[in-house]
Amino acid sequence: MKLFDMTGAPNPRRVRVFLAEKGIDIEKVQVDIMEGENLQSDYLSINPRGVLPTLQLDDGTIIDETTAICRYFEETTPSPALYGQDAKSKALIESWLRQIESDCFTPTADVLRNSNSVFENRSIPGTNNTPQIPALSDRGTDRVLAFYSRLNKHLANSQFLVGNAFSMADITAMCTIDFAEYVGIAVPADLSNLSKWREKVNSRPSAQA
Ligand SMILES: N[C@@H](CCC(=O)N[C@@H](CS)C(=O)NCC(=O)O)C(=O)O
Repeated sequence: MKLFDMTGAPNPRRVRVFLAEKGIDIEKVQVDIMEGENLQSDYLSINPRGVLPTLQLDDGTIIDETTAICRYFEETTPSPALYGQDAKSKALIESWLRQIESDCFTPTADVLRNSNSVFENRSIPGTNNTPQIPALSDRGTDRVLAFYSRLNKHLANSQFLVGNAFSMADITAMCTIDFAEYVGIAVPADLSNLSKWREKVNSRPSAQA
């Protein structure tokens, strides 16, 4: 089994943190997105969409999409549970995953990919050849700040995103907000619940994976 990975890219990091929390060690193959290795024939023969992460099982099956890869490992290694323990926590984790991806990850990627010349004609990940739209960058920053504010309010009454158990929702929010900070969208100083939660999740050994 192999994970096609890139250190420094946020979605592959979600998988690495998830695996570290589960104590799973698998072979990792680096594919450099900044150098366009994901768009070359070697990698496209594995994942024709040209995106990372991708998991290749020993029988050759290819699984892409971060959440699908992590769900595979949740089934093969159920403990510790990272997608919830019961109907309520499973549903709430799913809800947060969708909110983080649509309201924080996508707008963060919009900021980076529509403002940086490295992504000229690559404003959508993978093989799309899509030109940049600079206005999406400004809109992206506003959307991320609105999400920060919403999450800060939620964390006033919750140790982790869903109750008292660390989950895939925390992994996804941590990797996404660290990505947003790298892109230049800092967490405002007055959002203290969010800052405390970030310190807590980033101090887990898995955060370094
Ligand atoms: N929804 C996908 C998104 C995958 C994705 O966009 N990954 C980025 C890296 S974080 C990528 O492969 N970018 C390729 C590119 O920029 O061309 C997932 O969660 O796996």
